[in-house]
Amino acid sequence: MGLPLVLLLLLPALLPARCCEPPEGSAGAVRALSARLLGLAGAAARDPDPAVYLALRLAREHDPRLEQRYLERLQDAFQHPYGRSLQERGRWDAEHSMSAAEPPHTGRLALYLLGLRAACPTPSPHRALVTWLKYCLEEDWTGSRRHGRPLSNYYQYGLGVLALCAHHKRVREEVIRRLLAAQHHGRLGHGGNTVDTEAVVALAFTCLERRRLVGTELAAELRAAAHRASRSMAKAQGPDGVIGNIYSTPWALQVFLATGTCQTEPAFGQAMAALLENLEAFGTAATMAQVLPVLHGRSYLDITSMHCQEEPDTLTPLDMEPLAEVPGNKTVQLVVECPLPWCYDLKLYDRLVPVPAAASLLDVLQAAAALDPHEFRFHTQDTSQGPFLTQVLGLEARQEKQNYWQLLTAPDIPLQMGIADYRPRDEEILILRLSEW
Ligand code: B12
Repeated sequence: MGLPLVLLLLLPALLPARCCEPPEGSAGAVRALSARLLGLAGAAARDPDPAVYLALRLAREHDPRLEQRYLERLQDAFQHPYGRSLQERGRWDAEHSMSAAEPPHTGRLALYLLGLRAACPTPSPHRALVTWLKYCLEEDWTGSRRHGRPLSNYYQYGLGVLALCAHHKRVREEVIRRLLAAQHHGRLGHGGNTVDTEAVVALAFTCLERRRLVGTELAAELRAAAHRASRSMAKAQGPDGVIGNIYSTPWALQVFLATGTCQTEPAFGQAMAALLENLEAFGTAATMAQVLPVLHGRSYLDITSMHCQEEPDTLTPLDMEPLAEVPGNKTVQLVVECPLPWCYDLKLYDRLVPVPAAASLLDVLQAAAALDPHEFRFHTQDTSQGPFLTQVLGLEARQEKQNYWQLLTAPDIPLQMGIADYRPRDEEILILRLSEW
């Protein structure tokens, strides 16, 4: 006798995610990428990043000693500021001159808590950490009531809900409803590409529904919302298999994996093939950490069901190959624009900058500053994604005003990489434009 119809319909959701792994032939390339991330994680000079730890934990092969050392470094970095009560934290902020105007650290704290959940054995998180994350979400929620958006951003707000869910902690229904409404009204975007954020939010919805942290009515709404997100991602797929851009494609794949649609959705295989064809695009620790989980057939939801005993201790770190030397020079045209109403002029700077052929955009900015020390100045802020451009010609992009220095190549194409990673071509025109997101 055949399977009853209802079971057949449920089958995709019941099958383990393993069926949705990339093809066998790609195993070597995926393993090499995992080993390279491990190599970067072993470099003590870099600040530990919880997203890197998550990627190491979600891989199919491991180096338990290196992972343990990395976890200890993360614990050192996070327990100090967050492992204390709210009152103590207030004093700590004052002593370390943390500004009250700074947005809540929802995303970093969420990733750290997700990392703790993925550790084997799972250390019981300091209660203060969970309280802190709840507090950050409340701050974000209050911000979204006042400004129509969270103080951090929806990506981080989604990560916050996901992390609490992974620790089986409830979130106020209003907090979840705010996310549902934002998704419904298409308000999740940050300056263009919304796939990453929609995906994180869909993962949070799926977690809440699966782990039965909400009532049946809300659970049905969340399931429907996650499926809508998965459908709209499949529809957004380009002919090259990419969904959004190459860096958001892994997030779409996480949604297909988490919702079980990876087995029925043709977009899954095409997007996976696009990733495998473009693995060289994932050259920084942050981008490797975001792509590796799906290359191992896993999503962030899998951290709630880790099998600690079955982890093969077979991965060894691999050093990154040094960038190939490119002889000669190139000239890049650097343009600074401010189209915002309060700027005195649209074009604030425009000049040709000669640099060595292998120069990055950051090198171009440094060369311009050396050529025109009085005219061209810029500032960056270190983030887990690399140096983030915050100030140009004395004009500061303000988070609270939703301004940022957008990077574009002429005529009007936003770059998909930051200043440290983008290597302009000879005679390319690069625009730094103060924009709103
Ligand atoms: C929200 C967001 C933004 C917001 C950040 C402001 C804010 N307060 O929220 C805005 C719109 C300003 C932004 C700008 C850019 N972004 Co953005 N952003 C994101 C997003 C959706 C979430 C980041 C986040 O909150 N992470 C969680 C927290 C815990 O991590 P964090 O490191 O502390 O987060 C901070 C930094 O990531 C920083 N940041 C955000 N984007 C970028 C990009 C780069 C290259 C750097 C160095 C830093 C940086 O802002 C975050 C908040 O303070 C990610 C999606 C993703 N998959 O990661 C893309 C993402 C990181 N951004 C990306 C890009 C390309 C950019 C831009 C270069 C786009 C452009 N052409 O101008 C610019 C950066 C330009 C600059 N000035 O240096 C890419 C990076 C890909 C890569 N190769 O590394 C991502 C992955 C999106 C994508 N799929 O393409 N971004």
